[in-house]
Amino acid sequence: VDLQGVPAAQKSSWSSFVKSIVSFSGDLSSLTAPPFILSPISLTEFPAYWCERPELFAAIADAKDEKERSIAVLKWFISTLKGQYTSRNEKLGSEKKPLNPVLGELFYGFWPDRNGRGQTNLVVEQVSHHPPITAYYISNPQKGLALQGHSAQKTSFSSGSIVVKQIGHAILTVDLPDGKKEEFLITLPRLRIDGIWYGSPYIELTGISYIQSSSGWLSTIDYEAKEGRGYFGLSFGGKSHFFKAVLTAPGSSTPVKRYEGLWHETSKDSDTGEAFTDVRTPKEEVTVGPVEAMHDFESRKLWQHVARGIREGDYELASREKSKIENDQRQRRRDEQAAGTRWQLKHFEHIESDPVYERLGQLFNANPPKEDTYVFMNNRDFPPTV
Ligand code: CLR
Repeated sequence: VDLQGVPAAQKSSWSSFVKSIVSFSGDLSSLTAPPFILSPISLTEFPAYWCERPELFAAIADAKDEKERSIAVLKWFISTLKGQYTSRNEKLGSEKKPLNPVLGELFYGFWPDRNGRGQTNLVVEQVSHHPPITAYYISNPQKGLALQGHSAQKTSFSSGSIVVKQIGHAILTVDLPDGKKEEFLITLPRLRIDGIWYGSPYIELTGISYIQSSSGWLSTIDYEAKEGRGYFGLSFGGKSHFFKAVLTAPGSSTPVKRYEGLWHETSKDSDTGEAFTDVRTPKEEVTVGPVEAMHDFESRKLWQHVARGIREGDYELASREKSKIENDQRQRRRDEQAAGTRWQLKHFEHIESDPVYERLGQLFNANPPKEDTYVFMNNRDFPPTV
C-alpha cells in the first residue's frame, strides 16, 4: 500500500502500529502511536463540539410546542456532527489520536451571550481513566436548557477499519414556561475509522441513533440509508456523511417529518425540499480562560508542554512531558492505595442506572435497556458574561 499520509521517516513505525491495532480490541488510547498521528488536544475538550452553534441550541427553548421542539433538537443535533466527526481532518489534516485524559482532568468553557441567546456554559471532567470515560454538563440557564452526558468507546478492528462503539448517552432537559420539564434521551452513532492503511484516518458514521422526547416524539437517524433521493430528484446515494432522519408522533410509527442530506454540508425536508440544516458557515469555538489562571488539572494547563512538543514537532519534549504526567498519576494511585482512599470526583456523581434513560429508553426499545450515568453536582461558578 501507498502510505500517502505518512511522513517518510515514520512509514515503518506506522506499519507496525497498524499491525498492533489489527490484533487489538479494547482501549485504543493506551497504544503508542507514531508522532505524526498524535493530536495536541485532549479528549476532555471534545464535549465542546455539542455547542459550537449556540444559537441552534438556544433555539430549542423558543420552539412553540412539543413537535417543534423535537424538530429543533434534531436540527441542533445534526448540526453538531460536522464538528464532532470531521473537524480534526480540517484542522489537523486527518483524524488523529487525542491525548488520553488523566483521572480528574477538567475542561471549562463558555459561549458568550449574543443577541439574547443567553450564555452557554461547559463543564467537563474525566471521571475514569481505565477505561477512559468523560462526563460533561452544558447549560444555558437563561434559556432553561441543560445537556448532561458521558462518553466512552469500545473499539475493534474489522476489514481495515477501526470500529468504534460509543458507550454512554446524553440527556437534554428543557424547562418549559409552565414550570414543567421536557427531557430528550440522545443516543450516539457508531463510528468507522477508514483510511488507516494510508495513514490518513477519517470517520464515517454507521448504524442508527435516536432522540426520544418525554413528550413521546421520536427522531430516528439512519446513517447508512442508501439512495437518498431529495425533493428535486437530487440523489445523495452512496455519498459519504449521508443521513436520513424520520420524526414520529407519540405512539405512532408513521413518519410525520422526513429529512435527508449530508450532515457535514446541508440537508433538506425530504417531502417539501425546504432547507433543514446548513453547517457550511463558520462555527463558534468555545471560550476558555487564560492558561495562567487555570487549575493544574485543567486540560490546556496540564498538557501545555506535551501539546507544544507535538505542535512544534519536538517529540522528545512531548514524550518527556507526557512521562512526567503519567508518573505523577501512578504515584497518586499508589498513595491512594496506601492510604486506603479513592480519588474524589469534583463535579459528577456516578449512579448505576440513569432513571431518565430507563424511562425514555423503553419508548423505543433502547438497547441496552439500562445505562449508568454521571450526574452533575451543580457546583461550578461560571465566568461572567462577556
Ligand atoms: C469522543 C466523543 C465525541 C465524538 C468523538 C469523535 C472522535 C472519536 C472520539 C469521540 C473518541 C476517540 C476516537 C475519536 C476518533 C479517533 C479516536 C475514537 C467518539 C481514537 C481513540 C484514536 C484512534 C487512533 C487512530 C486515529 C490512529 O463526542
